Amino acid sequence: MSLTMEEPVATKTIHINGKKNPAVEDYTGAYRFAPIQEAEVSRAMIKRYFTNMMDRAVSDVVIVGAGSAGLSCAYSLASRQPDLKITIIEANVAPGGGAWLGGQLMSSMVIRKPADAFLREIGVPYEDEGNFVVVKHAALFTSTLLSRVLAFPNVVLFNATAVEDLITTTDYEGTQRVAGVVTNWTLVALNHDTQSCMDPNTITAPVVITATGHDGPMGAFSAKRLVSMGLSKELGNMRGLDMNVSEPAIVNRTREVVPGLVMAGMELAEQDGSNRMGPTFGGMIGSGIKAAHEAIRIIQSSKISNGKIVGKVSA
Ligand code: 48N
Repeated sequence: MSLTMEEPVATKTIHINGKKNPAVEDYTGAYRFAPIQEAEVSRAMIKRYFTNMMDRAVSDVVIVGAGSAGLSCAYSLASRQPDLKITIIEANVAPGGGAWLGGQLMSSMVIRKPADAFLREIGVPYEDEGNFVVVKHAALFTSTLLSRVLAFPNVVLFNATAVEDLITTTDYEGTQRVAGVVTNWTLVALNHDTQSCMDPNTITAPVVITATGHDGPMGAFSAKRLVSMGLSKELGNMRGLDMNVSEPAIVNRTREVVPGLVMAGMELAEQDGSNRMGPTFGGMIGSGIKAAHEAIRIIQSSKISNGKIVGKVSA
């Protein structure tokens, strides 16, 4: 098979604001970029990042954890409620959680029907195997979902940012309610014992969706925090693998575990002590979508002022 190099792109002069610009797209050795000052790069990043932080200090929904459950929730919410300010907090630099590979580091991702409908909604091709479908590489699912979520104008992702605590308040009914999250840059959160106190930041929101995955250094974060703050008795601890029991249980039990906090994905298995499903991801998709429905229910049934629930909408 003879490899023919593509003809080099002819030298293209770029016009910016109508003026001929020294930028030249040329692959014969004369490629030139438009000139830039270092400060322009810094200011372009700083302005946007801190404008987002100012704007999202009060959000409508905070999603903790950008794994398959959290991202499915974000997509479902953002596509149905374009007016909601949705803020995703992800501890890792790389969002996506455990959905970059299938099981035991193998590439393909199995998704049981009816969760394949979501693949068609976001445009991920798959092979149909009857009761389930197979995406040729898990990264195809996760990268497509991530790109769709980040393309929504009402979604802001703060990755490399950890939720270190939950904001709690006593609401208008005298009930303990989750009212937002406490955050720090993850590298700071991981180094509290190497420095004197490095205080966190806060994001207020009437609904927090927590999808922080299996128990681990940061995982099952809210489930463990609810126990340590006395808002839930004990951690249920995930049970053994049983695909046919686990996936419907997690989807159907996705719920508001305490007022203001909806729990989804494998974190819920830790909370409830339900079975795990292993390398099949339909339950995460369904749980994320159910969590989005829960968030919409809470918001539509509440009077909200400055990110706080101050009353009920009369039926
Ligand atoms: O992918 P995960 O870990 O969690 P889920 O629930 O979205 O998906 C779970 C799924 O990948 C499985 O485990 C599969 C189905 N296997 C099941 C089985 O039986 O083994 O995503 C959680 C995300 C991660 O990206 C974490 O970095 C992030 O949450 N995270 C946090 N982000 C911010 N603050 C925190 N405190 C925090 N803790 C975890």
